[in-house]
Amino acid sequence: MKYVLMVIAFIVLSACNHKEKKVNEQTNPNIIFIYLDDLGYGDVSAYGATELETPNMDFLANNGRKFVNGYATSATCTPSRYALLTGQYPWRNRNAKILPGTAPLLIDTTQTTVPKMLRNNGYNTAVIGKWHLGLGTGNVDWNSHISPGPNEVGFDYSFIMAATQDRVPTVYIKNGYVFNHNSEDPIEIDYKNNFSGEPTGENSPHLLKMKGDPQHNRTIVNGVPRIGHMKGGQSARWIDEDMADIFLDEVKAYVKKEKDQPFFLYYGLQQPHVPRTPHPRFVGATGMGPRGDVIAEADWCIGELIKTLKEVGVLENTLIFLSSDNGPVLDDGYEDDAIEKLGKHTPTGNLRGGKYSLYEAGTRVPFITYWKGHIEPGVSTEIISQVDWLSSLSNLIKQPVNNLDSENHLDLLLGKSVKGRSDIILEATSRTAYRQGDWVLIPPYPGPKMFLTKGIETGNSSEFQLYNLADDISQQNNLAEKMPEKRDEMMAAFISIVGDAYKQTSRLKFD
Ligand code: NG6
Ligand code: CA
Repeated sequence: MKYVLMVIAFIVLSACNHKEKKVNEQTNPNIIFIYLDDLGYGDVSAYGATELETPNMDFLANNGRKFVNGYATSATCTPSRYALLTGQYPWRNRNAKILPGTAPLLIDTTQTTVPKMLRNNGYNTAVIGKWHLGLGTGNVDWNSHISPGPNEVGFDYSFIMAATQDRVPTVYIKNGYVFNHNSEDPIEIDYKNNFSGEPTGENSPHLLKMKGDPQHNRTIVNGVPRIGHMKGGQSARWIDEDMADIFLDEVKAYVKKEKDQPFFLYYGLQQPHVPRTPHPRFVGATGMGPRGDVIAEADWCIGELIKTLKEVGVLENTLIFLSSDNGPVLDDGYEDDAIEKLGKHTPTGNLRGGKYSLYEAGTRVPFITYWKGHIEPGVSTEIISQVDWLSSLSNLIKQPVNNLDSENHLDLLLGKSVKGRSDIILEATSRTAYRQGDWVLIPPYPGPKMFLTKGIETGNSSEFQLYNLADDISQQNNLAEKMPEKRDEMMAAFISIVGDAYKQTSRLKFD
């Protein structure tokens, strides 16, 4: 009898324990940001692409919440990533522009960041993939400890590329040290001058397997000419075709290692940014040339991550965000058939503009949340921005932060039918525009209307532009002259938020 009672007590106790663990699990899920580079609104089949298949991104979209009015803060990388991690609009920081590989760390080490906030609340945190937020304090010595960097703004673990795939240094950096570094072959970097005797795309075109434009024609690494000059570090130089697998292996190992505690993983995939270098397994996967093939490769990597989460038993306990840092571009400096082999595919969907543009395709991107068993599948038309992830997550872990720009939209992100943002500032190459409800106001800006080589409209005009997205999603019908009251009302609301940041870049005169 005594024995039976003991067994019953044991069963009851373990059931309670189990329950307690469940409650805990529900309040503190693992969090993963899957963040692609230059993936367009129309590049995902769940968002309407018909010429390209992205089954794993579709799985997240169709079994989670698919946002069709979800935004990156900016139409380029560095500012969007800055906002993603700090919850602050990038136009508040004058240095938040596309950074060279030698730029100092853009985030102040005293600033609130998503990883810091989560780490302070019991999470283990990691960034694997593209960084592009600067490193060090200027004049980085690539041959010793590189700091401050991701590990000083909240990440316990970092395995990154410093800037972009088309910029030197073309090496991975693990926790502040160049990976596979050899002290007998020190690394030197110079964005202005070449090192004597070093081959560049310009002086040694016979060494190239891909041609670059004059900006992408400096040091040749792995047959690809880059932006900037690099000397040394031969053993550390990456092989572009292996990059997806290298980052994915890191991601898998991290998930397996940290599966028993809450973790935050920022997985910054390098695709489909230039140079587009699919692994041979994916060459020809889409018939669309390297740009399509690297999207297929990225989608496969996402599938492998989902599989790993399942395998180690944490898929039900992991909140996944998927998005892109800015809109799509075809020709971004290399000859890779992106235009020639595009066929009927439309990377922008039916949106106007693209990467670098103030029109919708610059910043409106695929935007998905997935949490098995917690988010009811569905589509949301509410306005939401990546800048809101910080406040929303602070509410998820019940440690709300005060933040000017980052709004708490936790319920919306978790699939409830609640209102999103009422308005949002959109940014493209230091210019800003304003969306309020269905209305978009693009104030006048100097400069060309078109990036000629890219075939992308900038959004610049000597006139005000006012569009109503409810019946004009492609921004074809400028209502600014017909509706001066609406235009002025929008302009006043816009200036009340952006103020001086707009005045500095505007073509209008302010007293
Ligand atoms: C631009 C590069 C472009 C790309 C971009 C950064 C030139 C002419 N163009 O300056 O190729 O590297 O910077 O892209 O140099 S982003 O997605 O990281 O913002
Ligand atoms: Ca980008």
